[in-house]
Amino acid sequence: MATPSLFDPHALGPLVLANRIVMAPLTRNRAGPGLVPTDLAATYYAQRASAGLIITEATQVSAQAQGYQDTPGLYTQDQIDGWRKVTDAVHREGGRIFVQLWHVGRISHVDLQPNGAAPVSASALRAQTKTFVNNGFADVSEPRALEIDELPGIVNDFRQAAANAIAAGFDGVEIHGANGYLLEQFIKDGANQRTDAYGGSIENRARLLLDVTAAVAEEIGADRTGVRISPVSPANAISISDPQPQYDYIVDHLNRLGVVYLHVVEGATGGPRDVAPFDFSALRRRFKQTYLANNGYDLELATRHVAENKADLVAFGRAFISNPDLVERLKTGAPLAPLHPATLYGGGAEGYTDYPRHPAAYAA
Ligand code: 8OZ
Repeated sequence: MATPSLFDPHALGPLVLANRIVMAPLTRNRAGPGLVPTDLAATYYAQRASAGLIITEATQVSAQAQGYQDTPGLYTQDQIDGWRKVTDAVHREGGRIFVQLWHVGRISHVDLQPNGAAPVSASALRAQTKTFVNNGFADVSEPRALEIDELPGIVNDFRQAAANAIAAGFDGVEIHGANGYLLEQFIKDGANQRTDAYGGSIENRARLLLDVTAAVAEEIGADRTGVRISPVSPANAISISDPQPQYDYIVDHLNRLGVVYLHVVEGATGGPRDVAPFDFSALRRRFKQTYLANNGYDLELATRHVAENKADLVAFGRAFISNPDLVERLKTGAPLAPLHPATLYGGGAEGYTDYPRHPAAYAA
């Protein structure tokens, strides 16, 4: 068998991806009034449609699920209609697109919550981190612990948002179980001190993620449902004492549910890959379907991990912001354009839809 290449197609459930290069979810804080994606968002994603798969920026499943200014939602008809323009634009360019669904839990601020309420979490433990709100950075607010009888409502918000995703024309959804947001606040013992069926044991801490995943898979099909995890990432001030057995358990149950891909942040999100001991190769072998590797990949590492069967797909984040034609550039060896950090979060077209394609990448 030939050595697999980054530029080979890949079957993902009912889809055939044109290549193994995935545009990672990237928060850009440019939603319009009503937290509706704008026409500019449709242009931005369509410009990047040569990715084998686009995963959208994190998109909240409810008003309570928001934690940063101007992030889009998928719980109103206007939001569904706005996303429909995005999916149509990407599909016209021959691309594939999943929406990343999140609930931020405690990574929020009272000024972003309905009626100025406290954000919710597994336990009433405030994270030592900041969010972006009122056009500046502010400490996240003190959360309250969710009552056990509220959890079916959270699960239902994910289920409904997944149904909305299909109505908006998405090819599937990714459940954001990573980076210190609500589902991870239940998984990781640094944020979860519950004594009910959702806290304590490995099984209990995995329960909310698995409840949500089962509901979404039932709603739209496991073959259109992916899950993102970050077993050892300290992103958003979180910690876990037993990552390997915790995530072995989660992967075994995601296998049972038949989810189509596992998206793994290997190391500290956006930071070192070797932040803590963890055997990602073992996790990859344990998971039965498509393994999407993320964190610190460049062409060389991505090529090697795909060739060595350590990954089926590889996500690129920042490089996709400043290189809409990243796939073509990687294929032809065209240089990569640098990112302008000042235009990452918020604003309009500048630093969003005005990064040009590279002429030399199309010479052939
Ligand atoms: C950067 C800024 C705000 C949110 C994540 C969704 O870390 C995010 C995020 C990243 O997963």
